[in-house]
Amino acid sequence: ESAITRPKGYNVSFHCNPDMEKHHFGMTHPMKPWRLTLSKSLIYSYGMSFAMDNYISRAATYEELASFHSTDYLDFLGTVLPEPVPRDLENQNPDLKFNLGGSDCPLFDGLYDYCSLSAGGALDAARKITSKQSDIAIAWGGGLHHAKKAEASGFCYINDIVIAILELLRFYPRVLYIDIDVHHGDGVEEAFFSTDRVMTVSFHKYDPHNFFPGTGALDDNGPKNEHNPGAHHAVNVPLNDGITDEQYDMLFNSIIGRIVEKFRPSAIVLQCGADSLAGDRLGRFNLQVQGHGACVKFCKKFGLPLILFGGGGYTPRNVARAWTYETSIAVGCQDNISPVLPQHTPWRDQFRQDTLFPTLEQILGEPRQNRNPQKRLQEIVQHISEQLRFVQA
Ligand code: V1S
Ligand code: CA
Ligand code: ZN
Repeated sequence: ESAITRPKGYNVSFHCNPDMEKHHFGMTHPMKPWRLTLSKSLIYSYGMSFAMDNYISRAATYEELASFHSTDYLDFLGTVLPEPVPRDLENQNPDLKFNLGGSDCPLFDGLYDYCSLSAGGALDAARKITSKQSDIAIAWGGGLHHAKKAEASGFCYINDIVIAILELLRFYPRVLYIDIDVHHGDGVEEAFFSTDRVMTVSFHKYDPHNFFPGTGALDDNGPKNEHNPGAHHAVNVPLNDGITDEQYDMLFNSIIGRIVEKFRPSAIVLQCGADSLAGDRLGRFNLQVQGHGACVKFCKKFGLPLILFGGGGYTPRNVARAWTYETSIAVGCQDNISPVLPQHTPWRDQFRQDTLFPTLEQILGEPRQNRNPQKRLQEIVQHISEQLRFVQA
């Protein structure tokens, strides 16, 4: 018998669309929309659909996409056709229009549908929150944080997060955006650089010359001129390889705790990019499913309207584990679900081990060296505490 019951007193909605999951970026490309299918099947195997309101998300309209993106860009995105690019020439092409068609942001069949479905799910989630039908809304197909107003970047074409936050701002005075993807949430940060109604916080691996996108230094906190209300409202937490659950938990709790106290958000949007997990194909951290999920637990405790988005995540079995555990936290059944994967889980072989919580040894063999001295982490907390003196709700 399933131990999963509907949470009392609050509603969780789950937004996905199987049509989004069938798209392919290309054989060698790390972004695999199929990871969404794997995640959803594990979530459903645990019986969690019975504890949530489940919606097939719709495609966002052109006008909805244009709430953030330029029409020039959208028109090009809507008409451009996939063109076979000779592999050896693609990185030498100096003038990709809107950064479309290179190896990071390839043109593939159904690209516009893929983008509008991701944004549609994010908007559906935002509207369930603003209509108060949901307390927590989950859209694992969203979270594409690098896309700019008129430019694709880092596997992201449409910034569904910005579009969803713009919708929240129609109803709420202040929104806190938190990004635990291993990459800097540059697109969302830039979109809200000049407003004090959105505070953006990104935790990421920072190495300006060797790690994408190369932005997000500790003292990049928004254009600092006295006429810019958004000054000091961008918080960056630059990290090095190998950070552990324990260190991340300490940082996340002290930084987010202080920010919530000072900024007093009316809603929280948490981008849960799963490439910050140990063993990710592109990531460099040593986070486990428990440490990643602890961020969701911490955010949920504030009792504010909450949206959970996906994002990066390039080792599908770990992505599925993390987003399943995080769905269980949203629903409140995390202490009742079995740490052993359900016997009837589809694609069970994909998971290698039958546990929801593999050890670092199981994931990596040898853990990645931790290059985050405690002293540096304290300096980061100190800098952010000083930055927050300039912030008022
Ligand atoms: N790291 C990394 C990486 N790997 C690739 C890549 C690899 C194989 C391919 F067939 C195509 C692309 N690109 C990158 C990064 C972009 C990372 C984007 C992360 C997205 C997110 O998780 O934050 C949110 C969904 N791009 C680069 O590092 C740029 C290059 C500079 C180096 C790699 N080459 C392939 C492109 C140019
Ligand atoms: Ca991040
Ligand atoms: Zn990422």
